[in-house]
Amino acid sequence: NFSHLYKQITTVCILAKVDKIFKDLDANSDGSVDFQEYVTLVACLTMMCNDFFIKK
Ligand SMILES: [Ca+2]
Repeated sequence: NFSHLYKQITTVCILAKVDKIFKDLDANSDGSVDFQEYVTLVACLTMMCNDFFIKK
């Protein structure tokens, strides 16, 4: 139904953003996110989730 479709689209959008954030984060281009990069990622995700759940 529509609700299920909406959830899928939302998930795809979030994954696309996460993928972009991951690539942006890999500042030294070694193909992986080290601990410092990981902490930055978590901070970004937290802010993103706040925006997603608070702003309606
Ligand atoms: Ca890296």
